[in-house]
Amino acid sequence: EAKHIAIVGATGAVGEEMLACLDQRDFPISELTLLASARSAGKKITFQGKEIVVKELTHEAFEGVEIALFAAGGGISETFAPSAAKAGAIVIDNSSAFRMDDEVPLIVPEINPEAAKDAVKGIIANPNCTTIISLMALYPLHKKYGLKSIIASSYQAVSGSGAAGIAELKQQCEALANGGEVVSEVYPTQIAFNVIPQVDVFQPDNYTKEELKMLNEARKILKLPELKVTCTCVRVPVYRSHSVSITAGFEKTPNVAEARAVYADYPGVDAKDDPSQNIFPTPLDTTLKDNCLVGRIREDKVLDDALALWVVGDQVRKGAALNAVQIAEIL
Ligand code: 11C
Repeated sequence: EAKHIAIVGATGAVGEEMLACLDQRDFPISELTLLASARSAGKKITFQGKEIVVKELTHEAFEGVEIALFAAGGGISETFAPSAAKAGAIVIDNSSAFRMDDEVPLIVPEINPEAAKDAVKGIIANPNCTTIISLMALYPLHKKYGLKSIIASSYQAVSGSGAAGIAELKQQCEALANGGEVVSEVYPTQIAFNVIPQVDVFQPDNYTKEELKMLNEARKILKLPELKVTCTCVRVPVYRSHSVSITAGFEKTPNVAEARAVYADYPGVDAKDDPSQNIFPTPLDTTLKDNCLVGRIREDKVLDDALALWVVGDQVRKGAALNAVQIAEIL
């Protein structure tokens, strides 16, 4: 049955990608309401041949909306998601605002779609992008071997910071090529020709918020409250697609050939792994693609019963917009 869909943050990077995913997947839509800040209201967006005028986000804007996709940041979600739910919509929220709320399911459709029925507040949360991409690689292995621990380092693209992150990398590359002045506003230091070991803000334990999202969200999604996770999140001068290097420890002894083969049976993730031919996935391989790619699968040399691997995924797509649209499909 076709639904009345609203997108909050329709003019942002994730909002635009949500529109592309709805279109490409032929999501049945009876009406589409596009909402944004007063600054973007009035802008026209063409969707499936029809011009739609973006409206200003207000508490009253959700009348008749059945599914509201929020992609405008945590503050906007905290303020407006309850109004959308009150108006009768199911909210699918891309921000971190409600993810750890016990009454809000946190869903990766390939992993825990059944949690959607527990949306007692009318809100479902979309997990953090690095967490989604990591779990797309780890879930098939967890089913086979029982996941015990994750040691991860991420290589996160600048589009994770939205359009401003892309603009900053571009400005800096051009300035450095042409002898201009490098401007750093989005990141604490120059990102062009550099890497920055800080994503999101530092917490009292010296981890960043992004790193703790991996820990807390992975535990909730996999229903493994004792899962051990340590993570270093790093921003790299890549436009799009996050990469994560992971050592995963298991209950049972894993096998490399078996682990590679396991991805053939799972949707949304493929193995791309043949060291004899120098074959492994890179961020460019998943850019604008739906599936995550896993490579470099090998026995870990430090931990017993552990595999080291490398996963890449388009974080604007599977890490955000696509995952949200897939949740809407479950509904
Ligand atoms: C980044 N992962 O790359 C962030 C963006 O918790 O949804 C998304 C933050 C989140 O900067």
